[in-house]
Amino acid sequence: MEIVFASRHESNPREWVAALQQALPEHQVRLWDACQPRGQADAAVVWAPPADLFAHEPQLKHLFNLGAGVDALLQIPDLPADITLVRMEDGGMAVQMAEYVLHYLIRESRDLGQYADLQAQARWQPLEDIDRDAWTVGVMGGGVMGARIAQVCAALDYPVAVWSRSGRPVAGAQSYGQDELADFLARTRVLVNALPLTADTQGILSRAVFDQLRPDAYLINIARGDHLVESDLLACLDSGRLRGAALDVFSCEPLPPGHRFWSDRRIRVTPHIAGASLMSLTVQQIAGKVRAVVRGEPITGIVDRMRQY
Ligand code: NDP
Ligand code: OXD
Repeated sequence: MEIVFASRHESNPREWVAALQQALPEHQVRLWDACQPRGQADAAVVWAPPADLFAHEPQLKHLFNLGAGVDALLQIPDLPADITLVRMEDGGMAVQMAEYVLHYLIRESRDLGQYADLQAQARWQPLEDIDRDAWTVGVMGGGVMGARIAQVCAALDYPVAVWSRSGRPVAGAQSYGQDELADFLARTRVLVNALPLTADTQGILSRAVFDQLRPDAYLINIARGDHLVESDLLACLDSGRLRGAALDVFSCEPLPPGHRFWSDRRIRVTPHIAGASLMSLTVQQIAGKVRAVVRGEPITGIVDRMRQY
């Protein structure tokens, strides 16, 4: 196979090419060069690929995405209908996503932000003991990310609910199917979004959803910025409906200077780092899938274009 690496975001593309070539010595791996396209690549490894990749490489049959989310890929106007899209399944991201959620869950449920404020005033003042039953974590999306987040929160004895399309069981959590959203939200104090961005889920983090959560609820959005209606979040923070939010993803990335989120003390901002795909695990996974394809065996992680994830 001839495999090209094409990413506009990776700072070290040559390292990726070298790692892929080392993992797949029987295949040819090269950095895609818009000035010298060869037009013979069978597969591409991509994250935010250049728009002209598909016009210049008409033989591509497989597109291996370096990330879990394929929303941006599916919006590329020239994306050929017959290319098989393969997404990253975990690649070291799930445990990081779980850590991220746990950090903010513990910070809120154990009043660690308030203790930091008390330290600044040199005040020794124990606050109320934690009531775990009041801190149900509700995870939207029970896939690779959502299931790991649920499992980690449950391991610390937080009650956990998971909402997904199918309502399939997730260990340690109570599962809710698509038509059980209201029951799921009514239990939830810390709402975690781990959904793919699709036509069905865009704008789902809205006032209508926030209004159904338990009082004094907290939002953690680690999926995509376009899931969130930003003005609804600000309104719900102002009204006291939500106590705060941790946001890793934004409609416009990088978050523009001067955006209200930067300076709002109730909001924690991180630059889309909740779960980074790790090079060694990612390369290992892609190499395994390339070999399976060559042997004519089925692979997992193929994107269903109708479902958009
Ligand atoms: P998966 O495809 O494994 O899981 C998606 C889950 O969402 C499934 O449980 C699916 O339900 C559920 N779902 C999809 N559509 C709906 C819907 N309309 N209503 C209810 N549930 C729905 O994806 P991953 O867990 O691997 O990744 C999830 C997302 O996390 C990615 O798409 C990406 O946007 C984001 N992400 C962000 C990162 C970051 O650094 N911030 C890092 C990695 C991922 P069902 O099980 O029934 O199919
Ligand atoms: C992903 C991401 O989708 O990092 O993998 O956002």
